Amino acid sequence: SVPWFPRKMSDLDTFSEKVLEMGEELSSDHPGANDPAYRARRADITRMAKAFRTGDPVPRVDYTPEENAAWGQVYNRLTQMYKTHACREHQYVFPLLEQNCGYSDKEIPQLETVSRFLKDCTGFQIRPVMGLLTSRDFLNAFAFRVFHSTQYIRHPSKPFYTPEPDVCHELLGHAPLFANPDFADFSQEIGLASLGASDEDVKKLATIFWFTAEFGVCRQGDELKAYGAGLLSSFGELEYCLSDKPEHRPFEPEKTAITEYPITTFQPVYYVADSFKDAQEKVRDFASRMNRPFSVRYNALTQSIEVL
Ligand code: H2B
Ligand code: FE
Repeated sequence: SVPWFPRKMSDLDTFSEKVLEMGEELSSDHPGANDPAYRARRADITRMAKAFRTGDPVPRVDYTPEENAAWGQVYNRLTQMYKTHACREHQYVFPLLEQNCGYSDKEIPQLETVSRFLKDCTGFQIRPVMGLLTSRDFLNAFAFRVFHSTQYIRHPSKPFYTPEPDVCHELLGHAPLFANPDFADFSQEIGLASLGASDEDVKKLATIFWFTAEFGVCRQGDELKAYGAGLLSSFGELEYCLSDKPEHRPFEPEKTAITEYPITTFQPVYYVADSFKDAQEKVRDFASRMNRPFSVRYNALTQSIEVL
């Protein structure tokens, strides 16, 4: 039988209840685990995400001076490296985020502002989320051009480390690329492929997502550049991923989809895409060979999925 999948935008509301740990509970090795004020702050922010429903503006969070300072440190350190290490699409969009969304080292931009900007660029929008979603839910949302984003920030005692996605990872790593039409198409392609897919195929698509949107490297001219959000939000791995220490292999969905990867250390292997368009075509081709007894299409006018 076919696993349930969202058919209309408002079906995504059901995801807000079913988040995998991390949202409110912090594991014992989390830098904020023994800081009651940090935990209370996280609970406030995740409570708002939990209450979010389709059509609502993303609730405003008034970040504290300490939170903004942590953001500023991350921002300054990473933006210095983008000129040499980030792909040209990220470099193109970044100044637009500074001009239109208040990106700066002074304060954390509001998700609502960024969501409106993305909507103008590519139709992508941001929904706040309490923490990690299952791969299936997280990927399914991309079929609707919806990106689930956390809204809290890492613990200020360790501005250059976070064991989980936070607002720095989302806004510096992911958001810029969703403003690019080809990357938006690529992401939606993975999302559409994941709707009603078997657990085995969702796992493969999640692995493809990992090696592209999270840790993807691309060839631009005769250079390698980073486009994955996990790279663009970690200055250590951003340097390392383009060096000759790791292995670089061409992006091939069939092989990429079954590659094992570590989640707590730098990646030993990166897959190199020729372009977002090329990656999208390859994913579409891969998806067409997946074992699913129907195909799907997104109707942007009704914001719903048509099953064919
Ligand atoms: N959930 C959230 N909220 N953010 C993510 O970046 C994320 C997720 N990544 N769930 C997913 C899992 C990803 O690593 C893949 C698709 O499993
Ligand atoms: Fe991410």
